[in-house]
Amino acid sequence: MAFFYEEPSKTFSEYLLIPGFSDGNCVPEKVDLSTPLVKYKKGEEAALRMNIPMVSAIMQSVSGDKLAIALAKEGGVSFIYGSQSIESEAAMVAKVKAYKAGFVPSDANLRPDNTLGDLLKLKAACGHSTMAVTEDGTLNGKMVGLVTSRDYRVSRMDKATKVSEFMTPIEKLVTVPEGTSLHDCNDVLWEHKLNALPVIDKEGKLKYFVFRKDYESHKDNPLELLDDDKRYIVGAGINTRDYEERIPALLAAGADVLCIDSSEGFTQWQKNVLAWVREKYGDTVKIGAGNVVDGEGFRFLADCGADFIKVGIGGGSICITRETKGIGRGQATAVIEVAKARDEYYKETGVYVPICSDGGIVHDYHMTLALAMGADFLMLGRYFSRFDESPTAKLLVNGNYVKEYWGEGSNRARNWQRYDLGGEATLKFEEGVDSYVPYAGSLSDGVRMTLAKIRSTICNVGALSIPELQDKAKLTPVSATSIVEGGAHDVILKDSTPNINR
Ligand code: MZP
Repeated sequence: MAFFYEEPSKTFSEYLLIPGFSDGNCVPEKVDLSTPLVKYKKGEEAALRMNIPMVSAIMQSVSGDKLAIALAKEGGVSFIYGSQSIESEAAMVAKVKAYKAGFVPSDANLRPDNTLGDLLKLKAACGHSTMAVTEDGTLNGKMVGLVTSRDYRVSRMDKATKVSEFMTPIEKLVTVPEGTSLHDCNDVLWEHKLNALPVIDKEGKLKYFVFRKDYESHKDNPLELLDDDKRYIVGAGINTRDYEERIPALLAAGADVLCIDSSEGFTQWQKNVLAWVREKYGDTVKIGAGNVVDGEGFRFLADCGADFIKVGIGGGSICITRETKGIGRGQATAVIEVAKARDEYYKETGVYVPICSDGGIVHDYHMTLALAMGADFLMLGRYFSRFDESPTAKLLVNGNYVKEYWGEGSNRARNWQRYDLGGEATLKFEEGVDSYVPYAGSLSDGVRMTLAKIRSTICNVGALSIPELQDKAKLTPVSATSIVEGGAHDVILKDSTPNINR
């Protein structure tokens, strides 16, 4: 006979934290949000840690190289999506590793014979007006000039005017040679009152720009997550089909950590991948696995050698797995149970395998609840898809700016490997939807606001770190009517759409 759980499974909105005593030391500035990303033995330090407990979802509409850089600047890790060719995924990883903080490859370039009309089209596509003019129009071509919005007047000039007629030619530009330090570039920016400074190699080819605004933000990233060579840390998603080719390519590109991307991880296929990695690379390659929703699934993947384990089935905002297949579990219950299994495993073996709560985070406070319930870090899809740096289009829909966000199991992504249970290589039915999410500005502003709330709640509990939060947290289930009590109620709102994520 089937096994029946006594209690319904619950999700984050069905719980609240009860404050603990906060002494005078409990102030948000003192809260340490660092957390292990991979397993470690008792008394040792994890080989990879993050400065904030956030990773970005392994999804086409979330984790490209641009978002990976922005998130590493804040102290977290992106997992570049695996539902693309091996070559393009490895190229994205390589781009993150090649990124030199403050030195920006030119993403919008013109040839001197392009017209003002061409420039305006490019400006609409890239969203900024400073553009390099190179001989062949490529990002590393020989630099011949620069255009900014100060060089042309759309209302007075013919759209057929050639860029060469109004650009600032290279002879009149201030440039620096390749190899100039960021610090010295900044001095040049200030001395000459520039906004953008081209870095040029010996052959006159454009290497990077240094922007005044970027230099300032670089100084402002105290939590950025760097490897020993001061490159940003980045992860990459893999699947259980082409891993023997994909993993070597990703490692060669510089991936710091891998994760098997699958809707359900309690499988022989995940065991095969983990065994292959351990046999070929020993413990030098770090790899997460999942997803599971109970202690049994956790123990299976921990015994198979996973470096971290992802928790969550069917809770993602774009996910319809529960409706399609009747499989899944309320995310809070899943995290609570898997966290118990992790702690038991640690007691028994002396190995701490971090767990990641994946999917279903709607409000910022859900993150604090997930951490309090035992998650070591959180994987977020919808949350990151809203920011400038996600790879999708920003659109104006019914007067509001939105970004596109689609599931890996949707017909749009067709990531059949994620839902693969052997057999034919195809997506047989959809488990995800294609959607819009409200546009939310820059990742840095959004993440910093969220972290401020998390730090503040941790102080309310009387803690100063994630382990201390987990130790001291008192969580209460809430009734449906007390959820209503928790929002603004029985008042006439002046703003009809209070945005608690603002
Ligand atoms: P969320 O942060 O948008 O709520 O959830 C993101 C998570 O949903 C991902 O990390 C992944 O585990 C899961 N996901 C991605 N695509 C689908 C789908 O198409 C999905 N069903 O469930």
